[in-house]
Amino acid sequence: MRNLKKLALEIRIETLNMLSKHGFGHVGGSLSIADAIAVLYGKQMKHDPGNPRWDGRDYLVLSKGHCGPALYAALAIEGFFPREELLTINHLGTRLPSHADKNLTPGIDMTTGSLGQGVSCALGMAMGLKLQGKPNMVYAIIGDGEAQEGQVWETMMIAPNKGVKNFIVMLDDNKQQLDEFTDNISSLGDMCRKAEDFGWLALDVDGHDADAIDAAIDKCKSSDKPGFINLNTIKGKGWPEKEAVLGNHAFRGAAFGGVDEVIANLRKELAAMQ
Ligand SMILES: Cc1ncc(C[n+]2csc(CCOP(=O)(O)OP(=O)(O)O)c2C)c(N)n1
Ligand SMILES: [Mg+2]
Repeated sequence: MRNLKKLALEIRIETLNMLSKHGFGHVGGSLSIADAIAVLYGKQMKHDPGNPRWDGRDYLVLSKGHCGPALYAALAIEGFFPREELLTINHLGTRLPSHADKNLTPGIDMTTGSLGQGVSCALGMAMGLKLQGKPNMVYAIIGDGEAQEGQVWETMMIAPNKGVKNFIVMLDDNKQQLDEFTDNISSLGDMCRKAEDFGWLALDVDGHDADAIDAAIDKCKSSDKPGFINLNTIKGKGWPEKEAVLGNHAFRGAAFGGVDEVIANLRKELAAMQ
């Protein structure tokens, strides 16, 4: 069985490496989903790196599309494209734009970036697969700031009514949005209670505990309801000085100061796991 903690560390290392070498990118929210992405690609999702559009695959819609880098890291580690290609992020002509794009990147299932829209598309995908009697799962990852979008609430209401038990939404509850704490902008309250009330199976887990995320997904899969998993996370997780502080959303130039030491420490941690 894959070591999911190791995979999450690798995702963090590759994410920090590509973004710092490029000199710009969404660091905070990419780091907070590394563990969830590791569980999806390291264990839960059926996928074939040699055939990204394989019709037996499970689908992931990264609705918080600005965190594409964490997903690109996982896709490269899995072998969808060469790892060296990660260093082309956001370059002219790259297959890796800062926000996820299904027409450019092998392994990306939906183009996202306009917050709220991805999860809506994911629901449509789940409904389509259900209508065709197919067993594929559809996963969506949304942000807590994103959950302020009205479109998210249409999905929250409709999914249980459509009986899409092949649908799991994970909320990256990192408690921060672009430049503020979410509670200081428009608090979401108890998202699990709300989801449950609409008819979801709702679970609250430590979003940095791969085993807990994995167990929650298993529970959702064996339920007749769509699954909602609130991932309790820390924005910037893995870069200690940047964790849960304002200004950790996107970094440019000098904001990456000290990143080499952070990457070196993560590499040491990884080596200690081998
Ligand atoms: C519809 C829309 N409005 C605004 C933005 C600009 N934007 C990009 S990221 C972001 C903050 C999102 O916060 P959250 O969903 O909590 O993401 P995370 O904390 O994971 O970075 C905003 C406002 C956008 N991409 N789409
Ligand atoms: Mg957030």
